[in-house]
Amino acid sequence: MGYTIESAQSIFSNTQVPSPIPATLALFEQLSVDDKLALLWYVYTEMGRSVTPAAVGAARLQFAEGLLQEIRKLSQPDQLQVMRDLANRADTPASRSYGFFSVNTKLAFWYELGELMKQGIVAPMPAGYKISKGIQVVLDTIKQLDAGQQITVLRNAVVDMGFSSTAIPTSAATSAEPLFQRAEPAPAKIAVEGITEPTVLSYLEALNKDDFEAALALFTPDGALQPPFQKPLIGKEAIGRYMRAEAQGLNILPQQGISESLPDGSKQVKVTGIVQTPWFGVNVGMNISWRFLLNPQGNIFFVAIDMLASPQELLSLRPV
Ligand code: ECH
Repeated sequence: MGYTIESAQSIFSNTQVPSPIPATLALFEQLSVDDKLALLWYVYTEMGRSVTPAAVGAARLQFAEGLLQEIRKLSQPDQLQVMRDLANRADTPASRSYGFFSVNTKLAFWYELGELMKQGIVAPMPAGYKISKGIQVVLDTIKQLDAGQQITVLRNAVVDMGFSSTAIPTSAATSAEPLFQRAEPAPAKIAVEGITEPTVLSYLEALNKDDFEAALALFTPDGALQPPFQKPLIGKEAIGRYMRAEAQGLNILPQQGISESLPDGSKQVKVTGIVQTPWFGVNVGMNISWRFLLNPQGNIFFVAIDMLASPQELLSLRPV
């Protein structure tokens, strides 16, 4: 098969509409550190009502427990300083510990800190805090996004915090994390309008069962998976590590797709649908597309997962 990962990245490229998420995060980055924390507080307390508390199992918090205990012991000004250091990615011991957390442990850490803030145990938002002009601009931008995009902005803001001296993604550090509890059972059998490729259906079904070994078996040895807004992860080891850390408990509800055979017998397949994260369960659906390049034997050489710019894109299934 005469493809490279680079050429595979551009399959179905004309169905890709630029996502507003990177632009929103770039605006967020320009805020001062206190404005960043305040903005996250406003957005999260608005959205936070829909977090499924079951997702934040005690097991998941155990990785963050040490740091949370230390923060509890600090004075309120020092607690605020730790939060500022995290948001500033300062090189401090707390910020370094945080940098080693996996994505889900980072989210669980802030979830718990938010609960402690609500209880007044950790420095809460000062009463009568006045929203700055800068916050208002970012807040208005975030309000335009759909719920799935809003939680992606929150997630990425949290993931980017803390100090990490290595280029290795932090999720690589903790592959032995406990499983996520599914709020709702995922559909076991998948039927996607327009799609008969067994590999694609098996991939989606494997993820719904958290059966990452079965999903990995579908890839070629040099296959790649490109998560939303990230570079491709190449090879089964990297993909497996990533899936075990970040793909647990997802409910995948694909809707439709198109498939095209290429002259050399390989196929490109695009599927669109909804993905629910265990963090928000059925409360938030993310509009997602998968772009697969299958080799002539039907193995996955490349799959890109993209957040759709709008629900209209669910229906945007043009070839090329
Ligand atoms: C407080 C104030 C101070 C600062 C902060 C605060 C707390 C904030 C909190 C935020 C919590 C946010 C959460 C966000 C969760 C988002 C989850 C998302 C998941 C997306 C997953 C996708 C998966 C796609 C995939 C598929 C595949 O086929 C392959 C694998 C994979 C308020 C204290 C910070 C608490 C909980 C967006 C799209 C489909 C690529 C994984």
